[in-house]
Amino acid sequence: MTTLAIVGATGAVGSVMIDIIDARETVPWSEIRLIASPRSAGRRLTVRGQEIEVVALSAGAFDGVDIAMFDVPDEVSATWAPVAVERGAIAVDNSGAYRMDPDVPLVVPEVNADAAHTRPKGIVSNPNCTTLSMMAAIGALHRAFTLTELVVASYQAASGAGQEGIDRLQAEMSAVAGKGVGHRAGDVREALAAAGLGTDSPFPAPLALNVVPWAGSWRDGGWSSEELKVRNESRKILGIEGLKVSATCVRVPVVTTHALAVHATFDSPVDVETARQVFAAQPSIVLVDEPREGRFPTPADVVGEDPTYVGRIRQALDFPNTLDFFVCGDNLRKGAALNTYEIAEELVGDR
Ligand code: 2RA
Repeated sequence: MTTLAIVGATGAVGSVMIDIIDARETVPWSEIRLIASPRSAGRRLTVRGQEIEVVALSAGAFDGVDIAMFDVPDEVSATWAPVAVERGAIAVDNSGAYRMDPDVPLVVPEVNADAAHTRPKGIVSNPNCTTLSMMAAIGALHRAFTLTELVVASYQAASGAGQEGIDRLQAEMSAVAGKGVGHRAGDVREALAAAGLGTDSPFPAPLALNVVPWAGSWRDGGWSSEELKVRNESRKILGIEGLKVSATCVRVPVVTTHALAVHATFDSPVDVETARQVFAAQPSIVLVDEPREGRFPTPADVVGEDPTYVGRIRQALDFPNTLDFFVCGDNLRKGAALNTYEIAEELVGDR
């Protein structure tokens, strides 16, 4: 008898969690409880054919809960995950509140599932979607070759910035659709202004017909918080304290699915054929790597999919120990809801 709670059940990621639970052939849960802000309480959602009323977030909402998955803002998790633990639940948190806490494991089940079972605070963290979108691939290679350096550029979807990000991209796309854009071709700002779209955007520059080399908030040295998450979380998940990591995070006009160009260096020479075998042996990876036939992963083909897609695998010409490849992962599924749910599944035996 195991009770699962979804905290943030009515949000974008909460909805994907419900889709994932619906799609499972069997689930180990005797009860699924839906928890959200008081504003959403009373709504009725269907999970595995059963209508469930959403209850308001409160301490009492966690009574009898074994595992509580949180997809809420950092400050809400910071307050309520410990309350869930006090009430007897294990909290699996998809916010940034606990990811770098040394007493909270940061887990990607196909990389470090064991870590989920040692949790001094009763909390397990889910990584940021950008780190997660590449981690199944990096983890598999690290087991085979021993990773020493990671240089990545991300191509991040608008939905990483939530519904607000999706809405803004769609409004901008409508503003530029079918127009010769601006006096100078590509002057998107002029088209947005003409459509009455102001600068109150989750993105610091136009996203339609553009790329924006910034995601997250300002950090020392000109880094973005997103870039530092890639570095710090990769080190923690892989258990390589001194891993050299450098990331450039870029927002692109894609609705859902993050992509990353990865330049991964190992402690000995690597070859593409072995890398292919490593990827092919990992059930959560789909290899699409026939570029001469125009077959490689793109966000348009990966959205809605659970696995991580990998392609464009090359042995770096001037770096014998280095592989270059391109990876795509649905940022709302493996990047958020799916990995959180897989952690919850991993924890069932602990209850
Ligand atoms: C983003 N990774 O894409 C963030 C969301 N957690 O903005």
